[in-house]
Amino acid sequence: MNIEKIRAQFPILNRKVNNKNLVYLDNAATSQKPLSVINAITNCYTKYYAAIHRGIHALSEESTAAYENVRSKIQQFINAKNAEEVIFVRGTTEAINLVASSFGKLKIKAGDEIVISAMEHHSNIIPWQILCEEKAAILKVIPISDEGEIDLDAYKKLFTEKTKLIAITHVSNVLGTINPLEQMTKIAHAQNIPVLVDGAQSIPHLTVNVQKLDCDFFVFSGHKIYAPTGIGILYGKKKWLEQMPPYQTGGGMINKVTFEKTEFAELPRKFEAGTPDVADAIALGAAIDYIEEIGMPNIIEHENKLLNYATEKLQQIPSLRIIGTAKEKVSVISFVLEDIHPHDVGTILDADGIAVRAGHHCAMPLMERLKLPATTRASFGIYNTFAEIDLLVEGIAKVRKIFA
Ligand code: 7TS
Repeated sequence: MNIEKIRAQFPILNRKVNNKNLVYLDNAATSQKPLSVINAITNCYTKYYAAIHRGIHALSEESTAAYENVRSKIQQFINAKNAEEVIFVRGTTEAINLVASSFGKLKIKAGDEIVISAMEHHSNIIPWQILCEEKAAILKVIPISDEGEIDLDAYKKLFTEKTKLIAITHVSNVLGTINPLEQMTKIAHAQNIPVLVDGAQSIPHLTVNVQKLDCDFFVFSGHKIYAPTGIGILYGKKKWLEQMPPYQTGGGMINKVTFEKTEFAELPRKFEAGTPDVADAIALGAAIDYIEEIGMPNIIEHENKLLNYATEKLQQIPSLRIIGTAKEKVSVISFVLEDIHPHDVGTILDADGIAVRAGHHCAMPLMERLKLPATTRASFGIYNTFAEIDLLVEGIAKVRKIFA
């Protein structure tokens, strides 16, 4: 990987923050955008933008073709069997809410159980919690070890004949843990329980193959893989999506409407009510092209090197404790510095242009499990360098000096 060539594609990396070069280490929250993605948006709006699926004019035909081309691109990127199993949504949060609402209507009754894990983001907790409240169903939680790994024995024992769905993150946004999903899905499927995978943090760092994972649903946000905000993907096995009722209703998702009754459109349009986010979907396609041009195996190799280097360097800092020491991790590192609040760490690093996240990372139940109020989190992407990790380490030394 030619890292300078990659960095040159991200104009924002040239800016100064507090008179220092920006060191952007908040990629788990959202990633920066390459020129090809920015240009894809401009190109769409300047050359061929129109409402899709409706018009019979040239612009509408061109926009529709570009939008549907991205659906096929995503199908290939995650190795879905059918293009109509790929639904455009706003992001991970909307996708999970869609499944909770729609699958919930289809399958969840009083006394049923939904299983999540102790390391979920709020987006993969609250929709299920609310569904359980509405249906008098029960939310069960797979425990994790102190290292931040799923307790597989406890997982196997959680199921009963009332368990209707497992909803679990592929990768933890706080700990960086990669969960053994292929294995977990096999265990669930042996008892005919479908599995939803929150792929928000795996899609930027791993090669995702939904047929190999054999998950029933896989959801992710574009903005974490170098695409714009406002666009994301719900993948669902056709056998489920076909049975599930629409989440939202209105324009674009119908075959026939009378005042008495509506006949819904086939997949995928049944789940894409309203005028879609055409330009951002097209820009998501540009982001996928960009990733494939660099090559996912190269990205994984680079990020693993960054993870190992940063882990080694951070471990040498006295009083620093890394939170999340699973064997299988992506390039996300949470840490605490004895007695120094993560918000202070984040603020002092920011003064040197270093962007990290500090807080509960929208995983308050996980923080409670770890008995921590918050952590500081550095998360790396394709454009990060070893030199930036050195700057982070220097920044932390400065924090310790200030608080000494
Ligand atoms: N699931 C996981 C595992 C996430 O990390 C996030 C966002 C979401 C769901 C929600 O994604 P959205 O695009 O719909 O907002 N995680 C983070 C984070 O770690 N810091 O900021 C956002």
